[in-house]
Amino acid sequence: RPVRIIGAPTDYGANRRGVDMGPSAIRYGGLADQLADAGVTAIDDGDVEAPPAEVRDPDAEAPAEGSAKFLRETRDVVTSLSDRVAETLAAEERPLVLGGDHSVAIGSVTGSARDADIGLVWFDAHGDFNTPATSPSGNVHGMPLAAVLGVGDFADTPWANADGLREENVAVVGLRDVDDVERDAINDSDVTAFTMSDIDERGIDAVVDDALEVACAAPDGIHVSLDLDWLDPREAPGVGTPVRGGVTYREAHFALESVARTGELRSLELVEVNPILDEHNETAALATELAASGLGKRIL
Ligand code: DIR
Ligand code: MN
Ligand code: MN
Ligand code: MN
Repeated sequence: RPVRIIGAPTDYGANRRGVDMGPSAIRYGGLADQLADAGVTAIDDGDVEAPPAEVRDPDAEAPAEGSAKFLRETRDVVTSLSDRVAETLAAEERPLVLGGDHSVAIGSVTGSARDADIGLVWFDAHGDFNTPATSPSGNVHGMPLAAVLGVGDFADTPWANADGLREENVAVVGLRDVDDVERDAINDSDVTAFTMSDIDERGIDAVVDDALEVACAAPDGIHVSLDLDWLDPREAPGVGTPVRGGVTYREAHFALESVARTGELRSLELVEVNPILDEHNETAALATELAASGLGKRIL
């Protein structure tokens, strides 16, 4: 399947500017070359439209109650992204979405789960399981997993709910920064969650195997959402919310190679790259390498 690259240059959901430059940084970081090296045919579809936060209409009404910043702007972007992802899959191509902050996952996942029952693997330091009512920050990048699963207030937010996704088919890997109310919500859900300490104890291979088993139990393939803050900030300094104690360069590659080995990868996204906070664009370059591993790059 050829890969179709779709950029979603948003920072509405983040607390720092700069993550809207992620798609450019990842392209500049060598995405086309990495995919060509991996033997992947890729078509770049450009970016979905995402006006800078400064040009929003302050008088327009927000679509939902509660404290979620830029929820209306997020809705507009993820709605068009969702359509692009669904059209890409309908054309027998594989979407590779470039964020933008993690709120773009609402579009990727709802698009990928349209008329299909999919699994989801969420590689992240954070749970992204807040809702407008529970979020301590109001930043939608801390909410997208709750949004696509229709948790809490998101139950009444049709544009955010993913039709073909069940909690039983969702695995989160790498947690090390979870808010109090968010912790209860994760524990009360049927999502399978692995912390960094699970990886310390059992090793990356056992944990990723379990996560893939959960996701691959869905019949129509899996979406993989890779927040670059999953990696240790020493490897990935260019992210908005770095948290010490993440996975290493090799662990990340191994995980993405394991994804490729399942043969079940339906759609992939790379989010939260912030070139403003980076060192020589190394986080974007790392993202391109991990994409190549996930899309089946072979060493031998
Ligand atoms: C925090 C941070 N839990 C929040 N979340 C982040 O704002 O909801 N997610 N950084 O990636
Ligand atoms: Mn995230
Ligand atoms: Mn994160
Ligand atoms: Mn659902």
